[in-house]
Amino acid sequence: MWKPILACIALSLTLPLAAIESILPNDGTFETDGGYFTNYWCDRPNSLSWQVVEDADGGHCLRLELPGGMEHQGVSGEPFEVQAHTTYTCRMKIQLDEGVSAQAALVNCDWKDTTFMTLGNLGEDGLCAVEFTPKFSGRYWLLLDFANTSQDTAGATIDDIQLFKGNLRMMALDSIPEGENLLTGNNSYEGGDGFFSQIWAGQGSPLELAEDDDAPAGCMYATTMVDADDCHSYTGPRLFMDKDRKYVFSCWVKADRPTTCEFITVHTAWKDTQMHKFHVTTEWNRIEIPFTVKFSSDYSLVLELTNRNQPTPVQISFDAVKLEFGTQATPFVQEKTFYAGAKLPGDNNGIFFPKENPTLKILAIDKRDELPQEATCTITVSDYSQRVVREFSQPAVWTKRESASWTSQCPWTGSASSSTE
Ligand SMILES: [Ca+2]
Ligand SMILES: [Ca+2]
Repeated sequence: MWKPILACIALSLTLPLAAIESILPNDGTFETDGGYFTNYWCDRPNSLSWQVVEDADGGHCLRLELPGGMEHQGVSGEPFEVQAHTTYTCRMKIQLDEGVSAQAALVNCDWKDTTFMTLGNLGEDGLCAVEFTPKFSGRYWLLLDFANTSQDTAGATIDDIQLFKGNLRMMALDSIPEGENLLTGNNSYEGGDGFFSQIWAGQGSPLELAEDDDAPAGCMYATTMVDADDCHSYTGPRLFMDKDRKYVFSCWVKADRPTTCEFITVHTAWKDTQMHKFHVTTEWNRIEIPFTVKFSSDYSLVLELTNRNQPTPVQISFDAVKLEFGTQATPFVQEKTFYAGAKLPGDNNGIFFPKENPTLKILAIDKRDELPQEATCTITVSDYSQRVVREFSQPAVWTKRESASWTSQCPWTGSASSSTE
């Protein structure tokens, strides 16, 4: 039995710690001096006490004592220089007793830019991380703010604090060679949703998947019918982009009559929005848009399929989206992946009511060199409380195009949702 792989091609985020240069002015490991966080939060006395203590491994860490019922008190450290509109990441090991929560903030020295970020769970590397983008260039400091909702004195332990320019995504992107697709996900829409599948700013309706012998990259592509005088806009996950690099976006597009659309790069704090118009013809055409951005920061990429000032609807389709470093696009390469996806069209996000008669469409595309010997499609029906009420399987049949699809009329009553395996 195979599992659906809805095209998650994650960037590798495992990096040696040596690649990270901390800009904290004191020792974030607490091994050589008193370490960072040796001042009162906001330079005023508070009820916290802290000291550098020995940890279980014979090293040193910072241990804080927090009285019961305490709110918004903490510790801060020495100022350091940062640059405006640049991403910084703060990482640390942090252990909090029951009832204790912690936030980190990067604050400029005249308190005109303060953003508190909750320190969440530890990642696989035993560190939790928060990101900051300062509004100004100049001196900032890092502070930790605690609350203890329990009745009793509780503690927090901190070690290995790092503050570095950029983020892990940026560092991972740095190692990607030219020609490689920077977009994650199913960029060829084979058997499931891919990049640009989220509706941007509420404009539009969900993308449909279509299948055609003449599609330029695989047999599946994304398509939508844009009404008269309307616009459908789609985006994907936010992406770190670097102002010092050149990028080129490319994709296949066509429409049922010639039209003009836009590829838009949007800085997530709206400080840099660039629109790139492109023409769409009635034939599949590969468009290529070179661009740069103004900030090293997170951006959204938006594909805006427009039909403004037009009296009739237009069907617009696209496929094989690619973003790469450089000024000239290189050909899209289909990932050698197996894709499976299910579509349960309906008005209520996959929840159905007694008089509805849902149709489930399942698609699977195999781009690997060897077809699976055996494959089974399993449909699970759950009620509104996520209890499985019915499960049934049928064998998968591959056609010569290396794709398989089923359309199943759902033989049940009551509300239902589905999944495939
Ligand atoms: Ca230590
Ligand atoms: Ca495709």
